[in-house]
Amino acid sequence: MGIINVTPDSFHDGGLYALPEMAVTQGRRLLEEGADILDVGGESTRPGAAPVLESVESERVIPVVRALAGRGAVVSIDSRHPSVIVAALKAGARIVNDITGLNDREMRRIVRESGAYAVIMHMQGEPGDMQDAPHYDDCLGEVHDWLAARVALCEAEGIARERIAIDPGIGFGKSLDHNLALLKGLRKFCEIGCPLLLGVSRKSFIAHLCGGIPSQERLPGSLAAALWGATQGAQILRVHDVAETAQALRVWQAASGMAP
Ligand code: YH5
Repeated sequence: MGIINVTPDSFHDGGLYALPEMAVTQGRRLLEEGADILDVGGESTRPGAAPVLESVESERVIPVVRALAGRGAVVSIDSRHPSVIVAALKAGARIVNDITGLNDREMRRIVRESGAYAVIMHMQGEPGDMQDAPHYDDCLGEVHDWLAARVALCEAEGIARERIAIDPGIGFGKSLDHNLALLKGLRKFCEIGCPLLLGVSRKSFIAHLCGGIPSQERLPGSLAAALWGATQGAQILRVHDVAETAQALRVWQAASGMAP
């Protein structure tokens, strides 16, 4: 899954892809590099990022979704807002990537009625305050049980389990130790029986392990974390650097005898 940020304040792209045309160009490149899914988002979830109006978010992402879906790409829409999700599905998106884990009943109804696929991600707190003082007694167990319960709720409301991927939400209301506990115990999430998505690309935990390096210098750590995730059962890797990740996966798969 290749990341397309359609945000002027995007931490990594530095606003380079703010314009929808540039985001579409970026998306086409990620497809050529081997992405199977393009994750399009128009709101920064960084702590302290300014909230955007839903109408502004839609203006940013909908033309990008329409153009990329129109070229046959499988597009996921990264948004917390039902109005943006509905517009994106109309424009051809097929996956709802809601970082609030389909917390909103309205969001679950939209997924059920549209027949879209959904990613359920775990987050403690809200983007604005989630990193202030994350606390768990047993991070791995609590995140696992929360995801299992949320999948069960969705199923009870008529969303087929086959349409759901789960995601422990690395960096979303988690300290370094919490993130590491989730990565170390990643295999446990496979018990839930849904495809596992992992988003580690260029995240802060890499800096916390490596002397505070800025996001542009986190590719090696991102590749290591992505390969670790793949060995532990993650089927979908959400990444900025598609070509590099595809190369790393190809070599690892060939060496380990795993089918490509
Ligand atoms: C995710 O894990 N993450 S947006 C801060 C960084 C680097 C990267 C400071 N949306 C996920 O990518 N959706 C985001 O360095 C996501 N899973 C799913 N499903 C945050 C992000 C990032 C934040």
